[in-house]
Amino acid sequence: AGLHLKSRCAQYPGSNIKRFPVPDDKVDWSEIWPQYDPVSYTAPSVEKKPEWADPDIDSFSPQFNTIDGAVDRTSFEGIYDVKEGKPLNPRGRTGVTGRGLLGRWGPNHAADPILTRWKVDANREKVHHSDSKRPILQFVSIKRKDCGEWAIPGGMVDPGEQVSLTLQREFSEEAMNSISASPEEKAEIHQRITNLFNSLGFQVYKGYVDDPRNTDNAWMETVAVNFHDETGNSVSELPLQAGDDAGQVQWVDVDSSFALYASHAHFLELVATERKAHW
Ligand code: RP5
Ligand code: MG
Ligand code: MG
Repeated sequence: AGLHLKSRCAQYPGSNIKRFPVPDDKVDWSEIWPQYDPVSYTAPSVEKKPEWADPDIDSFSPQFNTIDGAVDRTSFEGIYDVKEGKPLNPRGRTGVTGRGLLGRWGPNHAADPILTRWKVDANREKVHHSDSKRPILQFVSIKRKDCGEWAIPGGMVDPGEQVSLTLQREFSEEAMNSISASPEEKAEIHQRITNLFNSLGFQVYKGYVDDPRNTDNAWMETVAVNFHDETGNSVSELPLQAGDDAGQVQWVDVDSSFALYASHAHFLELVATERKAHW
């Protein structure tokens, strides 16, 4: 977990930028490395100064390591260093400086809702995996439009927003876009979703995300929460429809061989372990 890998991917996403290659033994900032010559990059979408992004660092002085107005600039990883006015990635070098595609200097907070159910056969009996002999979980997965990778339908916490709200909002936007149903059915669906997200989810993970968009000065952090439909009759039959940054949405078997975006596979492994399910 310490050696972020996707944060060192050769090609910076959505650009022609090549990261300065960082070998495993030079990731840690404490390793003196005079030859380190990272590329500076801020994506055009961030330079346009959208409301979700900070201004450039020369024109404002954010309060790092604290709640800065409505923006949470604290890290789940502890106090991060700030060097020459710029926050330093707590997991170490990435080969790119600046913010890349991320809006905030320092931590960019997200929330990841992991909705699960048991995989069942035609008789509604749990399906066990032939190798592990354990029951198989399924989770709601989206195919991200930006990179085409399957992922948890997570998203950014808006300034001042409660994480519990982000979880429900992002799930609704990405996995239940504009379901065509009668007003009565819609009300019923909304009620089920609200009930589920109001139930006590299992907090799976809280911390750094090894996201390909990370840089030396900006990185993703998340709170991942699992909401599990044990009986298979609450949200299991919800109509799913992809929306916002999701191109597709479907229930996917939880299995270690399924490739997922960023460090999402790690979060699912934690869910599988907790629920004694196949991984
Ligand atoms: C990941 O990026 C998080 O785990 C979350 O799933 C996602 C949030 O970014 P967007 O989906 O808003 O791009 O690091
Ligand atoms: Mg979103
Ligand atoms: Mg998203």
